[in-house]
Amino acid sequence: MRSWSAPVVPELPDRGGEVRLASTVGLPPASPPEPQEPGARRLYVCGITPYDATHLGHAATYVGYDLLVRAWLDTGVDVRYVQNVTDVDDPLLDRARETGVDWVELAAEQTELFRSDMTALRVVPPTDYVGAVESVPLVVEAVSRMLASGAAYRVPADDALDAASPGDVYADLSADPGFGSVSGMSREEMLTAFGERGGDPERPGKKDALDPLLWRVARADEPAWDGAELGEGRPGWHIECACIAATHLGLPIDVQGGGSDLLFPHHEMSESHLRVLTDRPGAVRLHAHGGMVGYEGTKMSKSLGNLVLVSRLVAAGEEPAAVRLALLAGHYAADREYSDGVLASAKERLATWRAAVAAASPAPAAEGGESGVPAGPEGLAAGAPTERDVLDGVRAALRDDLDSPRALEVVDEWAAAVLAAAATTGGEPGRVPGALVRDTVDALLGVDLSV
Ligand code: 5CA
Ligand code: ZN
Repeated sequence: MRSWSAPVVPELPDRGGEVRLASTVGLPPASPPEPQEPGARRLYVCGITPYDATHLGHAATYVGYDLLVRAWLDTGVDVRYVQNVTDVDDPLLDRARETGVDWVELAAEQTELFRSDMTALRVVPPTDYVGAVESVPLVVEAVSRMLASGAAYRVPADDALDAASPGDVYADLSADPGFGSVSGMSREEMLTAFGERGGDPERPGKKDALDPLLWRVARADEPAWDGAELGEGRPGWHIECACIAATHLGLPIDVQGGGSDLLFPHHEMSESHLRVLTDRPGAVRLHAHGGMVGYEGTKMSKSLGNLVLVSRLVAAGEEPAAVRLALLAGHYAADREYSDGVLASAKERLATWRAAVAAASPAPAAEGGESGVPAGPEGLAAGAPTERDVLDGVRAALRDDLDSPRALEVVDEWAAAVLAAAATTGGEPGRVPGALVRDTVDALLGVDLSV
């Protein structure tokens, strides 16, 4: 499926260092182990289910991983990045039914809205952007193999459209001794989370309440595709991401991402499917999860309807760069609350940074110097951060578990020093060209200060 257009990422001097990420699986912060392909990194981030896109929780997740992509690019490696679109699943079909729209149209329109929001937020697009619908043949092949090897079984579906249907297919978790290693949850916790997040612990006929759906045979008023020996039907959710990742990214995945609401069951089940299908442990080298963004006291979610949409903020005249800065003010892995105040602070910060870049730029008539040529740090107080300090400081903050709040502080300090210097020279430029700071903020933080 079509991705979105890529922002220009300026080249920076030298190279950034390896990024250490705190794994959600309880390991200390670490660089992902040496990549499978030297010089390349593989990232899979779970994409949207296309309805109610793009709220600030989604945006925070994709902007968070965008920091990783940009930090990796800054080290000089190739980044292979795959993201999916769950363009057929129960919540999407339910929403289409409730609102009387065609589910295909709803998915297409919301995916397009997501693309334009990601473009506005200057998120580097994935190398492969892949839908569930276009991946049905991959899922059919994988589920058929799991059935053949005894890692999956059929459960009769009394309400199947075709009375002769072979039934739905479920994964047999007992075939995977590694199950549970991702979340580390107790069975009790798993059962609760499974029931809350798209699972069906009560479904009669399953061998284990936690066994997840792999293939759902056709029902009345539900879309279905040719499943060969599986019968007409549609893919389960976790196997969708497992197949897309294995095929489009290749294994092992260096980093598997998504919001923390996906830790269980989604990432636990997806990795289990990958283990069973490839017969090897370690399909995912590092799980990192984004924190949940809340609004008015609760997690922002489609089902609760407490949504702040990127497109609505932009339509109301807010600049996407300010929205992005608002998201970067929190650490990607921390649960956080969005409020109008967070956006107001981000707007102020953006204006300050822009004023500092403008003040720092050499005057057009600077002695014989061409515009953009360093003119020396005259006017800055002793000990004030240089532009190179900003580059080094932002790099260091991002290397350390993508610490964007600290990265913003580094730029804040520089901006404050430049503006103070400009004030003491009566508004004259501090004669420190802002180009390196502008490029640093653009390349590593994705915020364009030039407009
Ligand atoms: N299609 C699946 C993943 S395969 C899905 O979870 N879709 S989603 O549209 O519900 O969410 C898209 C991404 O945004 C996921 O990575 C999810 O973890 C993240 N997300 C959803 N709500 C929030 C929130 N309130 N705060 C932060 N991230 C969120
Ligand atoms: Zn997923």
